[in-house]
Amino acid sequence: MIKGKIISYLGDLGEIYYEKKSIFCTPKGLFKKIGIKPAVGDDVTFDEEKKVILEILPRKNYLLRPTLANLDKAFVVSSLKEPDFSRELLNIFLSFLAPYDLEISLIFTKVDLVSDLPFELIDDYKKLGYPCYLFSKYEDNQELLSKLNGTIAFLGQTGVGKSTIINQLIPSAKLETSSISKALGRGKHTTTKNILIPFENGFLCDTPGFSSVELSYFKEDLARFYPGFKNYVQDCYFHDCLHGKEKNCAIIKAMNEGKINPIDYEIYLKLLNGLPYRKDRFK
Ligand SMILES: Nc1nc2c(ncn2[C@@H]2O[C@H](COP(=O)(O)OP(=O)(O)OP(=O)(O)O)[C@@H](O)[C@H]2O)c(=O)[nH]1
Ligand SMILES: [Mg+2]
Ligand SMILES: [Zn+2]
Repeated sequence: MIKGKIISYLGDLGEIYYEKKSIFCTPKGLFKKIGIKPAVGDDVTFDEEKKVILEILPRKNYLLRPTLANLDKAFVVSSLKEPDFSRELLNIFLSFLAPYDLEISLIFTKVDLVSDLPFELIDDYKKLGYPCYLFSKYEDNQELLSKLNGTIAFLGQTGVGKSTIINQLIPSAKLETSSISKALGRGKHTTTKNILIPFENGFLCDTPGFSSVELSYFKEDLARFYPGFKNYVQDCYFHDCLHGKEKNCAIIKAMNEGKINPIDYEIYLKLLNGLPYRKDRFK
C-alpha cells in the first residue's frame, strides 16, 4: 500500500503523484456505493499493481467550487485590466472563501497594462489582512515562488492570468493560456479542470476561472464573512449586528478610523440588501 496525492481527476480516473512520478488509478467500487468521490488534492493510498485507489485519507479542508481538498493557501487573482478590475467581484469571492481554513493572499495581474500602479488598492487590502502581490508576465516573478510552500490554489475570474502565473513560476507546467474575448471583455474559460503541478516545496493548483460568483449567503453570514470584518465584529454591541444603523457598531467605528475603506462598506450594504435574513427560514 503506497501513499500519494491526486493531481488531476477526470471521469473515473485519478492521476496520483508519488515518488516524483505519477500513475492513473480508479477508485475502488466501495467509494461509489457510499457516495464518496475522490477530489483533486486528496491524499490517498493505492494499489500500484491493480491501479486502484484504496483509501482517501482524512481531509484538512474541502473547497466546493472549485472542488479541491487539502489546500494550505489560496491566491485570489484579479487583473487590473482585461478583464477590468471589479472590487465588488473580489469582495464577493473573498466572502465566499472566508469560512474555509485557508491562508489567502491576493495577486493583481497585468500591471503592465495600467499607467498608475494601484498602491491605494493594495493598501486597503493589506489593512484588511491580505498579503498582496503585483504581477506582470513581462517581469521576473521568481521572488513570489520563493515564498510558496504547501498546496496552493490560484483562484479567480476567467482570463485574469492564473495559468500564465503558474507557467512563469514553473515553466515545465506548460499550461494552456489564451487571450481574452474582445466581444465579451472576459476570458474564454481556457482551463477546464483542476490540476496540481508538483514543485520543490509542494503543489501549485491551476483552476478553471469563473465569470460570476453567486453569493448564496444569508445577511447574517455576509455580516461575519465580508473581507476584513472578522477583525472587528466581536466588538459590535449586538452579537447579531448587521453593521447598518445599529448602536455601537465596530465596523462603522473601524471605517471612521480609516481601517475599512468606505467604498468596501458601500459594496457591503449593496450586497446585504440583496440577501435574505436567516431568520426568515424559521417563520
Ligand atoms: N499584458 C498582460 N497580459 C497578461 C498578463 N498575465 C496574463 N496575461 C494574458 O491574459 C490572457 C489570459 O491568461 P490566462 O493565463 O489564460 O488566464 P486564466 O486566468 O488562466 O483564464 P482561465 O483558464 O479561463 O480561467 C492571456 O492572453 C495572457 O497572456 C500580464 O501580466 N500582462
Ligand atoms: Mg487558465
Ligand atoms: Zn456592527
